[in-house]
Amino acid sequence: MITLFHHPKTRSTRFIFLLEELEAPYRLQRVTMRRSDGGGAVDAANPHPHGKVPAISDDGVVVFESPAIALYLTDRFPKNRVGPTVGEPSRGAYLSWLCYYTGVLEPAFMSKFMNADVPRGTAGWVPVDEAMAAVIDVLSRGPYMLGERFSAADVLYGTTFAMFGQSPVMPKSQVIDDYVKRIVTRPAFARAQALDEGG
Ligand SMILES: N[C@@H](CCC(=O)N[C@@H](CS)C(=O)NCC(=O)O)C(=O)O
Repeated sequence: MITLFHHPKTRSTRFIFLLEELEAPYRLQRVTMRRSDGGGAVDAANPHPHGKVPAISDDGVVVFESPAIALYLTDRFPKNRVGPTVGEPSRGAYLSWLCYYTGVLEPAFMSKFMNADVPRGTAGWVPVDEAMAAVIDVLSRGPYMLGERFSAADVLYGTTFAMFGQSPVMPKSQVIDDYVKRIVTRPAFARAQALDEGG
């Protein structure tokens, strides 16, 4: 049984969405976390090394960091084909876009948010407009990050774009708006929203 260490309206909410897509057996364990206003506290029950969410435990096997959790869960629960498994041709794109999410896209957004230049040749990421151009290019051929097939990569990208759609750090794009609609109208997304506060 999977335990998802969860705090409502955070990066762990999207893993309720993924677990619902997978139809995996899971329970939510609500934990406290430090907040950006200085309040909150790390929860001793949370196995993430920095007390962040999400983290999961699979009967004692701990996994933390969003791409690792996404990959672990789609490998562990392959029935609904939410992630290409080893040997499938789209596995390479799947791994690449999962890692790109935390290695490039999130730092790109954060650099823009902090008004910080991205030093070319030094930083491992690129300015947000360049990162978003790459993502938009993929999604223009879409409809999903892996082409015709919905995957856990879309859980990460779709929920991020849904959340930052109105933010000035996010370039405006009809391709992204249409993509977000495709993701947030999935029944599993609605179930996750309903379960978010309950954990
Ligand atoms: N790199 C982590 C980021 C997780 C993260 O920063 N989560 C936030 C909530 S959205 C958090 O737990 N913040 C509390 C803290 O930083 O202590 C991932 O992608 O899983």
